[in-house]
Amino acid sequence: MFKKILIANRGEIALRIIRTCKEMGIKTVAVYSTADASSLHVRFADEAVCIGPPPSKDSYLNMARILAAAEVTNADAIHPGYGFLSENSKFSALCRDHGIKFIGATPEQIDSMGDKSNAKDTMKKAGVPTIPGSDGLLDSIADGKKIAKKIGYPVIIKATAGGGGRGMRIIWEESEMEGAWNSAKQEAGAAFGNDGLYMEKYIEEPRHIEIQIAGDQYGKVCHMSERDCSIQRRHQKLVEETPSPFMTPELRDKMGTAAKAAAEIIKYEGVGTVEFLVDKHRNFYFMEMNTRIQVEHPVTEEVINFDLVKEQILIAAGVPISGKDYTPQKHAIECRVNAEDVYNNFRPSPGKITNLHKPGGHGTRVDSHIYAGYTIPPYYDSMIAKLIVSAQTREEAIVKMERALSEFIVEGVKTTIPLHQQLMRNEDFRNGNFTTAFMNTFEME
Ligand code: MV4
Repeated sequence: MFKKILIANRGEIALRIIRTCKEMGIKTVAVYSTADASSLHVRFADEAVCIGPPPSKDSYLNMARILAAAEVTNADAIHPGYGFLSENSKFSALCRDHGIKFIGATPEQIDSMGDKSNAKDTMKKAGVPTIPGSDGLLDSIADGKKIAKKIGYPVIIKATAGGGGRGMRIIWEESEMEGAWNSAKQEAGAAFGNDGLYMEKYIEEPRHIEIQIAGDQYGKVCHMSERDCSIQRRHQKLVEETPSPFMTPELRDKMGTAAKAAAEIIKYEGVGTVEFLVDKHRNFYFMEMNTRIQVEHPVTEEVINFDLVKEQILIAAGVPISGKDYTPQKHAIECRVNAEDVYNNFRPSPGKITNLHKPGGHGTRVDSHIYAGYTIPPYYDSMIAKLIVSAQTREEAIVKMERALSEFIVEGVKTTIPLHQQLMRNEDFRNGNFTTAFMNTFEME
């Protein structure tokens, strides 16, 4: 087992990883920017190394400084958390070259899923359902028009280097093709340095349902059921839950089997997520695979009674998994609490937390790095806490979430707590009647 793990991240996920390391008897090294000197991950790690000034590119994205910190502290592994370097194949390769275990995917696995058109091809070969569309990249506007005519409008063009919605355009009729093509190509080139585009049939008002998987170094894989992440705004998830209110045992079995086939074909090692779009007829299609621990992993942990970060560390250390699949034994919901002004177009609201009360009680979990007197820096993500509740049924979980939200007091900055309170009271949400389009029409009272 590893003796010392360096955590190449900040905020709640850095703290989350430190907690599991402590329980496993593994020493920890925090790295931090000067903006995070008074952060809890720095306080609670065994050692801490300052790696630079506030901008991410000079600190949490600076590979040389992070590797130097690992070398001087004698860390034998690096946990990248989510975001930052967690899906950077170059960093994964650099760790390998330096004899430091990267607790995440290999460079080959990251690259095979990073190019979306290529990933889709691989999934087709594995027998995972994919959305009808172009065979690989489009080579011209005329090519796009020809394929769209064949599969039928509406269609969507996507950047092969994309993800998270950038470089994507929906096209309802042929006259829109040229404009959409030109703007998507330009946006993708500027954002990713790769302007390759591919085309799919546009699925209207789908659900976003993802399957948690794990694979060990010996080729064994298992799935840990789904998370429903349909409640999103501008590709930012707000609420996640498991089980999905749209799920059936048959669909779970089919999606679980497909997700395992996806993991197997790339010989996936570690914990990962296979994202699917699910249409109203319960047809499901591969969308993307994430080769990292995800923000919303705690809902899965709560319903299968499992520590996914511990699982990541065990797998990286070469411990075999049992290989059995898991089904939810409870219902769990997560609300992401962001320091944002929901009445002002979700404008970030950094600053000092003057007073704080975090909720507690049975079935209530708060994953957060904030404390009374903490100053939220303006340089990073605005998420300040994840409130996770679990109960026997979805109805009870919603009641518990309302109770927990009512106890959550954050003064000094604006937060998304009022949004979550209104969401929990929304009739369509309560009935499980929602798709990824839900937030387009949701209005604050
Ligand atoms: C789609 C789609 C409909 N049809 N693809 C958005 C993020 C990117 N990873 C893929 N996305 C979508 N791809 C086809 N063929 C609709 C979306 C989409 C979406 C997907 C999941 C969650 C929220 C979303 C919001 C808008 C669009």
